Amino acid sequence: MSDDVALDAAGTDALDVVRAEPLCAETPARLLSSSITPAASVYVRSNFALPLLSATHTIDIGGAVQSAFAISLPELAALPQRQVTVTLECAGNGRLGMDPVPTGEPWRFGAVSTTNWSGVSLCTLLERAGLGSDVVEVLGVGADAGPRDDAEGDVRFARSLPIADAMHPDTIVATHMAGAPLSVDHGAPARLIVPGWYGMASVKWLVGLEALTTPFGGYFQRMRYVYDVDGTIAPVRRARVKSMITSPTEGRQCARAVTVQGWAWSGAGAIARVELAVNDAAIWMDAALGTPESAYAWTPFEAELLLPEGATATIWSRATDTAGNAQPERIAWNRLGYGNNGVRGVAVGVG
Ligand SMILES: Nc1nc2c(c(=O)[nH]1)N[C@H]1C(S)=C(S)[C@@H](COP(=O)(O)O)O[C@H]1N2
Ligand SMILES: [Mo]
Repeated sequence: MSDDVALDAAGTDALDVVRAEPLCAETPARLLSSSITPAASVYVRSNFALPLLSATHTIDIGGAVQSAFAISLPELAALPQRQVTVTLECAGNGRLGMDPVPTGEPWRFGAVSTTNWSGVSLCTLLERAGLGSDVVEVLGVGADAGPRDDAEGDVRFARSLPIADAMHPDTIVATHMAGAPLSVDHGAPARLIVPGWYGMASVKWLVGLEALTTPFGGYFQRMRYVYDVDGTIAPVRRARVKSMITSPTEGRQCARAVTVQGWAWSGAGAIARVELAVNDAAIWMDAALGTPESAYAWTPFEAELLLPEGATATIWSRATDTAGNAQPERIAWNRLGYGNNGVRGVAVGVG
């Protein structure tokens, strides 16, 4: 594929569809090199049929609060606006790279995008409601629900956040993406955006916010978005440190002297280091880091490599964040296939 495909791709080329109904679709590999993902190509992950909410939609804020209230879209628009540029990644991104491939949506490596979201800080709404001193979590409730094989009746999409994350000013109730009102696929008319967390925390089609005094135990908190390693369960939360080579792309024919570029990100902090290696990965060398679009957006890296002689070569990248987390060679296999941040190689032709 040529390198100069228009970056404003629209229509059928804009996304690689993994499942049509409900839509689950990746950012195409050729568009992953863009620091801000073109809006039409921001990956989409929906668990159920799309709920269509009206312009008179309101969000209920209640639970363990002093004064519960409902807020309309015009009222949200009248509050101070906050915008965040965020790299959002689905926890299932890279599932196809696991061996054996776990059940779940067969994501390759494009269930990650970077874009700008704007709306109202969640803490603004929670402060207005007045949280009880015993509140430990805030639940975001979506309008979507449906049957699941391993649950009785319809299950609704709902996810809780620890209070500290809910009160962070950059956790927002977003009404806009890339400067335009949210599309239905991305959660219109309002959704949560939780920077640093895997995508499941960013509840779309928000209908309610509930202050909880005990941890939430709903289906999408306890039955999904958990690392199940031989029956030992841990919640999926912040995005694991990861890197992705965007140039050269897989299968590309390269000269021996090649410029390697890509992105690294982590939900635990900034990127401290990206290293590259070739073939058997016996020697790792540091790539130069650029400046990310925001503290929550992926960090660019670049290095010049001299590939060894031979018909093909595999180029590897490995990121380390400022909290000291580094990508493992391979993750502990988990039943639902989340958090695959194992070091990945890009195979190219040489000469
Ligand atoms: N209500 C609701 N919110 C949701 C989901 C969903 O199915 N229903 N999917 C979650 C998951 S798993 C991800 S990765 C992100 C994807 O957001 P996007 O489709 O805007 O990229 O939304 C999250 N919020
Ligand atoms: Mo996801």
